[in-house]
Amino acid sequence: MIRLVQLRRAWGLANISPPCMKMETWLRLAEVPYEVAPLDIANAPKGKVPYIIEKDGSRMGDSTFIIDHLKAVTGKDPDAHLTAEQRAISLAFRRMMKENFYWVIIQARYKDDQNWKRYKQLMIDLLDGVPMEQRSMAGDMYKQRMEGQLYGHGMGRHTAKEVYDIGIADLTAVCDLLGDKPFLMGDKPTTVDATVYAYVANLILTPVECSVKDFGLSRKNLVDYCERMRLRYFPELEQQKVA
Ligand SMILES: N[C@@H](CCC(=O)N[C@@H](CS)C(=O)NCC(=O)O)C(=O)O
Repeated sequence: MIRLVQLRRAWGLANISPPCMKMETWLRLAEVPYEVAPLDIANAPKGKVPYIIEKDGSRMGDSTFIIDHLKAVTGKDPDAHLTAEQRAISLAFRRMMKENFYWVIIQARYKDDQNWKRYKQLMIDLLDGVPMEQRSMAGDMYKQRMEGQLYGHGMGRHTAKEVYDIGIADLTAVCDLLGDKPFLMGDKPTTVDATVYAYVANLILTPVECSVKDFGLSRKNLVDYCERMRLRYFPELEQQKVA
């Protein structure tokens, strides 16, 4: 069985890391058996989580590469029935979440002082490997690093309002694609659902406050979709009440 290395559950979500939550959602969606291994970021192949450890001990990082690899080695492909056009749309939406919306989440968590206070407390609680007296400093150092990445990406050069307007545009596209379908590509959940659910829930179903969250919570099809995904893949977690 493969072993999944990821951050922990928090705020009632499968994971506070969108790529980790995407990975675990996908494993459940594709019905690939796995177990969660203890967090060991020092041995992460790309210095990031999630990563997997295979039966022979080999490690693979990056959720997108892992999904492609597992599709190939297990033959389980939830996207097998999609048309070429649906695949193109699916890829574009996955990239939008990973490469664009992710930075909106980073902006909201790290650059807003009120949100940072809440998020820092969560990090302090989760840093079990670090002595208590060093956790606050570790949190501040991580914040600095994430702000550096945000600036390097380019999103960090915009005002907060500009970033949040970008996030609202992304969520509008998701809501419009979803319409009244149960899942983004129709009746059956596919890989793009694992991605979109993980990234969207990691903003709208958390105690972090911003206009993107307000917008997301105002769109019934998006809120219902997140709940549909939770019930299907993480029924052990409680429904989020973050109106
Ligand atoms: N493209 C990667 C992104 C992974 C990623 O950004 N993980 C973050 C947690 S959300 C991380 O491990 N950050 C550690 C660091 O940057 O030091 C994937 O999809 O797996």
